[in-house]
Amino acid sequence: MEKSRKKFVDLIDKAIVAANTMDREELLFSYKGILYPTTICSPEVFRAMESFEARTDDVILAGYPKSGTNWVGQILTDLVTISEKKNQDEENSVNEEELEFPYLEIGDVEKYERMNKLTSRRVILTHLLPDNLPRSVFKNKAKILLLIRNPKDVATSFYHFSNGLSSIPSYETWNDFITDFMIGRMPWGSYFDFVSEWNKHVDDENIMPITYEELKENQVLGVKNIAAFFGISLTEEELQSVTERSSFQSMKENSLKTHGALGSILFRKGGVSDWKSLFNEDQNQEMDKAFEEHIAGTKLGAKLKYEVYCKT
Ligand code: PPS
Repeated sequence: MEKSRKKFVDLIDKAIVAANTMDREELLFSYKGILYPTTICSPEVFRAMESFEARTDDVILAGYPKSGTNWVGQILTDLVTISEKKNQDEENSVNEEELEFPYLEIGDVEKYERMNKLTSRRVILTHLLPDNLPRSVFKNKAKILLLIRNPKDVATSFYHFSNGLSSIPSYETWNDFITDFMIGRMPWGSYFDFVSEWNKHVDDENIMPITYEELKENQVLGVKNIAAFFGISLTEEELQSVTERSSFQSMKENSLKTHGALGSILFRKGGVSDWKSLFNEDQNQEMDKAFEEHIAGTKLGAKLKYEVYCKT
């Protein structure tokens, strides 16, 4: 296993072991009004993160949990590796010591000092709201790929994940879960807040929104657009290999190596519309209403194509 992946897998394994000895109420803590998992986040790390210096050439991916961040993270890492190999010379070596844990807000307090020493370009993932990101991300005009997924599939994925991973609270019933989801009592907060807060930045020139569903419908085109946004040129052959390596099948097959025990929980179905197996009529109506109230009138709301992906 690569050194960087080993650190990632070790951190997850430790979090799982620690969570096994904790009570359900201890699994989440609140910071600035939002819940986070105690075993992988902490107020100290959030405070240390404020000093993080973003760079203009950072490659940032922001997405609410369960929106496909690991998938797009794989695409971005691959694109950056290809581009850096092409530009490699004596002074500009490939970033061997990549981030030990790719999510900005997960790690230890010294993480941000280590990140300062990494050569460019750094691939950084986050589930945070824009206002909770370090100010330097916006000040230094780092490019942000904003990944969104339809709320019904996000909730479905989150429910199965909550019952598979000991680090976050599990639920006896889907009914209990969806009640909490609708009021935003989730790790990283409310889906609706995430989309509406990020919508305020949707016209920034450094931000490109993309949906899970559009990537699923045409992954080659999605990879092409992502590469263009970050100024990375690709040959036809490179485009094909990035697409193949990031297919659900190949990521799932590789997941023991890349994600350890988390792999079999994370790479679940990788599709669209699995929500139909869980939502009842009342829940459909409740979600339709919440979408209408919070998101439907926004640019990101339109991009989600709710009528196509969330109606029976
Ligand atoms: S996490 O834990 O919040 O970081 O999860 P995240 O990676 O954001 O989302 C997990 C869902 O993404 C699916 N996934 C993929 N879909 C398509 N193609 C690829 N390659 C891929 N990789 C991961 C994963 O299966 C989760 O969705 P569900 O619906 O649960 O299967």
